[in-house]
Amino acid sequence: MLQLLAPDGTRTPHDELDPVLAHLTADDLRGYYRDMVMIRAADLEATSLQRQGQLGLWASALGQEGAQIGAGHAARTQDYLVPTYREHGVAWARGIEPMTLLELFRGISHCGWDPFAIRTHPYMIVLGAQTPHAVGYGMGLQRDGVVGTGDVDTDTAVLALFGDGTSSEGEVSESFTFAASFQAPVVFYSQNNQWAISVPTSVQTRVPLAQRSRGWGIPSLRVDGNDVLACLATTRIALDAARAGEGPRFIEALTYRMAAHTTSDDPTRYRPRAEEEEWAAKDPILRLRLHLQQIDEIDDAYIARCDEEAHDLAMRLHHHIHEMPDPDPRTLFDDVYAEPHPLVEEERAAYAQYLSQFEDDAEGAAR
Ligand SMILES: Cc1ncc(C[n+]2csc(CCOP(=O)(O)OP(=O)(O)O)c2C)c(N)n1
Ligand SMILES: [Mg+2]
Repeated sequence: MLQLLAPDGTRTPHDELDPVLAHLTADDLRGYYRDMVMIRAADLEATSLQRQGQLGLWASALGQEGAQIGAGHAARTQDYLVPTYREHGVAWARGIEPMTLLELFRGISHCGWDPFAIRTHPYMIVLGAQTPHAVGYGMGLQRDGVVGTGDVDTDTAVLALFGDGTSSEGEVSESFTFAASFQAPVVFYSQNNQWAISVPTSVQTRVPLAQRSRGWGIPSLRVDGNDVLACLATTRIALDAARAGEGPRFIEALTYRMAAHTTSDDPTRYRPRAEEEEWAAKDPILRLRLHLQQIDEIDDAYIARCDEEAHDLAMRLHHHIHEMPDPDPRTLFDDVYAEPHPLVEEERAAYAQYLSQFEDDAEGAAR
């Protein structure tokens, strides 16, 4: 497993990865620390807001900030990112406001950003469905002539994100096949957060996840997903290779889902407390802070400022969400097809009828 920052913050030199990070300034490193603190605060607030009935659901990325901020910042502006539903750190690195994510989980938007402008696909809840899209997009880039030309401003790659459990979906195997056959410029990036709801990765795969792509001839590696610097460096190298026309790559970022699967889940039913404590000691935010303290590049004032900014962000989310409309459940049917469809209309009418049973209750409650 590639690692640059040990859990206690110690930095290990690495011949291949260090040159990729050589241009980073102390400001950059502090920026990654701030990014992780900010997105964690937004995440915790979103969980509270779901508990207060303001969101339908929330999928927390707690513990995965290093894997996500590292990979997100590794991409160039022109690269196309294809996320899952738990990619809040990646979204942050792409400049997507956390409020936009909350709108999605409140059910009042389907995406909230312009995928063309931000070069980031909408969140995907159907496991693995985004990976063939990612490969198809990469094959399109090849046909557009923006792969392997040597022009750093236009050569483009795709970063396809998915979880450990999702790696067992047929679509991921099919995506590996197409990506390898056509040498598509795709970096597959799997955050192995140890769990697919209640199924541990040890059941999901009998070999290290990183090995899975090798049967397809897709080079792979395992990186410490709680080490933001190693994630940044390895993803940057893989994206550079993809952009240069060297074909796909696969990265397994070994991390941990510190929270429940979603707000609908109770992990105390299936995972041991000791495991959670073991991973808490490997926290990606703590690790970068310890490193910056060791090299004397962060002071208490900076840490306090980040905490204040994070608190302000959480408060903004809290206040804004109360100003938002409630979703109309009947809009569920609006975007199933681009054109009206008789079966969908039938379902919409049946659902409206069902909802009408409760109208008297609502009026009663209002009185
Ligand atoms: C095709 C499909 N099957 C099942 C589900 C239900 N489901 C949602 S998340 C999840 C587990 C995914 O685990 P993993 O890929 O490891 O990602 P993580 O949630 O851990 O980030 C399942 C089974 C789904 N969304 N889509
Ligand atoms: Mg998982």
